[in-house]
Amino acid sequence: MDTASANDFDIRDYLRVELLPHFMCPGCGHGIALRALLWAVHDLKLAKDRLAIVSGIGCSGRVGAYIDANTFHVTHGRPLAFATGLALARPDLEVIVITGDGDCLAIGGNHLIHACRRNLHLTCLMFNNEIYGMTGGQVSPTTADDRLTTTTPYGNAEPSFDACALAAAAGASFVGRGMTLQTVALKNLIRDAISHRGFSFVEVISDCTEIFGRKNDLGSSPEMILRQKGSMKPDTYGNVVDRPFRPNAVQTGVLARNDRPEYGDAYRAAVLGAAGAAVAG
Ligand SMILES: Cc1ncc(C[n+]2csc(CCOP(=O)(O)OP(=O)(O)O)c2C)c(N)n1
Ligand code: SF4
Ligand SMILES: [Mg+2]
Repeated sequence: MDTASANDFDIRDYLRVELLPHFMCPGCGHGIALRALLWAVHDLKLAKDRLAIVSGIGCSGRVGAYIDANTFHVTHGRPLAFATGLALARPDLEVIVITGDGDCLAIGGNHLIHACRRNLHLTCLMFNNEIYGMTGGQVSPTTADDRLTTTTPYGNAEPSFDACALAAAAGASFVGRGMTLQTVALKNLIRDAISHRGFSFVEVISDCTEIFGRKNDLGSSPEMILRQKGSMKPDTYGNVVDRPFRPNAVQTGVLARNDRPEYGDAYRAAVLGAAGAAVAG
């Protein structure tokens, strides 16, 4: 347990407390994911004025509005597009995207693969609850086989995406997966993702207790979160969990990492080079 940093972290220092109570259902995993993010921000001693949160539409995107920093709640599927413009125009900001599995992989899937390829310095946190929570529980690109949703009343027949494998294949220079079950490990993963220079993608295994949990008879919210124990392998931080549940959640921790050139630096160097050539010419 990270007691030193836990002891001096008070989440209320990072929230717009005047907006409370929040909208989330009891037991929703997104609240734990939000806590892990703000704890990582605290560990990194990031000034609120330097922090920009861009979020899409969904229960996941909605949590961004509670953060006491520069926040942008933008159109569905487009937070990476907005964040790209912001990070390029304001490299002094630390830009973090909060998105859902539907927001990021369905309507926003094209933006994701190009953000991975481009490698602009951004951190993308995808809260994966396997469903479109906000709109009443439709199937998403990460819904596991046979799961019941409002649009798959007989069980999901589509194979799901492994979002981390997709991000790594598209060129993301930092890829990781964490669970709301393991808040400290998740906080450390998010901290490392923010610190990485380039495009970082983190899948956060979260739970929609109210819709996904009820529809699939997954029990109470504590029972549901315990089901996240899904890996036969130790994660890259050395934690071992023991029973498969979600097919894609087989490994947590840092899954891919490299130090290839960051897009903003390369772009500014190209502009300066062209300006220098014009003066010399
Ligand atoms: C252009 C557009 N299409 C559809 C919607 C409706 N819509 C709002 S949120 C959402 C899905 C949210 O699912 P996800 O991103 O997984 O977030 P969650 O609520 O599960 O956290 C959809 C389809 C919209 N707001 N805008
Ligand atoms: S509908 Fe699901 S994802 Fe949305 S707040 Fe409720 S539990 Fe969370
Ligand atoms: Mg979702």
